Amino acid sequence: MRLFVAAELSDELIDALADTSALLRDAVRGRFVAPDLFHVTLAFLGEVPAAQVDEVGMYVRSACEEVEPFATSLGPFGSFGRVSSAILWQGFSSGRDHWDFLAERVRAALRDGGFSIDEKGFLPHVTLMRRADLTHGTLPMPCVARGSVDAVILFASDLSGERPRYEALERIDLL
Ligand code: 2AM
Repeated sequence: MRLFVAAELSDELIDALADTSALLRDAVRGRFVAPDLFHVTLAFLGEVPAAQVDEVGMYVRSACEEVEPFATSLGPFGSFGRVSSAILWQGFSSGRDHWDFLAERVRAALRDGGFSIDEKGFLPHVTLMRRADLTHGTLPMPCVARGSVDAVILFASDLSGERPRYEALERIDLL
């Protein structure tokens, strides 16, 4: 199964991200991520044998025992890749230490468990668009909000259909 670990965002954050996405629809061409799929990836595992999924969940649970819920604020846009076919995302302007701590605990636990993860440096962001054409026009001001991160989810992603399907295999409350 193709697995990744993500942070769940509170409704205040999801609503503001959906508002940003709606503004982008008038300004940028590309593929939009549906608001019900908005998340922050903490660790990307890729293919893991189904027999090891429970073990992954165990390591993520143990990492989350060391982390409390935290507040964070949405911030400016950023992008990865080519300007004509970019990944366009919205980042965070506060809570960065908490984000880094959470991602590092999850990543360290998975590494200790012998799982290999994508080792690109962690940059907390929510992908809003893929294949975004940023060559023309100007971006709107992103909508910002303050909200909380209260839970971490182990997702299986299925890319076989027209749009990605993410199935929550396990949801872990931060306490
Ligand atoms: P994103 O976090 O920039 O949106 C499922 O594919 C999720 O894992 C997506 O949110 C995706 O990008 C993230 N991800 C992180 N590293 C990845 C990688 N090497 N390959 C695919 N997706 C990755």
